[in-house]
Amino acid sequence: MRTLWPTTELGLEFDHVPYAVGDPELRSPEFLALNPFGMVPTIVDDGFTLSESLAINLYLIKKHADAAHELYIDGLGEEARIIHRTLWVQGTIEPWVQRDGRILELPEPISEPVRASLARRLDQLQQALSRSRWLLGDRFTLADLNVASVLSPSPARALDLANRPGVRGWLDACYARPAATLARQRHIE
Ligand SMILES: N[C@@H](CCC(=O)N[C@@H](CS)C(=O)NCC(=O)O)C(=O)O
Repeated sequence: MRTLWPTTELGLEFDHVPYAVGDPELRSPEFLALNPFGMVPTIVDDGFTLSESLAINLYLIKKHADAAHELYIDGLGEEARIIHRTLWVQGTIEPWVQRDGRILELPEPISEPVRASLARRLDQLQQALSRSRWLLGDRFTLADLNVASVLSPSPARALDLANRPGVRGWLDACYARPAATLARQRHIE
């Protein structure tokens, strides 16, 4: 979903090869030659291979979003802020939301600090979104897409967003984008 979303925003033509988690194909020599970690998403673009969804998204937007495109990255400063938000969400939130089911199973002494740490990050997001409509200001950017894709609706169900209406409303607005809806349909197919 994380990578289908920007490809859909950009209107790119691509072949999508879906793999289920645990698919033995992900451990085949052919796949490991593309991604030694045996994980999706992995893209092959004109012979250029890349994994890690949020890095793929930056690559795709930089390559295809020209100045007329809404997702165009407007200069070095904006790119740095996008990378900042991307590293922030990858480093602080992703390790836990991806495994929200498992957090619930963690023994209490571990699960409580994890919950507290996640709550702090969500509060930081709430603060940022109380200052502006989107993460970097008044325009939807790749910073929103990358952070929202980590907080995708399914894992976010386990997060407490009721007390953080700014995050809730922003996440809903991100996923209400036509490209996100289309990408979700493709993801489910
Ligand atoms: N940080 C990676 C996470 C990728 C990831 O966790 N992929 C899972 C599917 S959502 C996977 O390929 N699992 C297969 C496996 O671990 O064997 C990214 O954002 O691309």
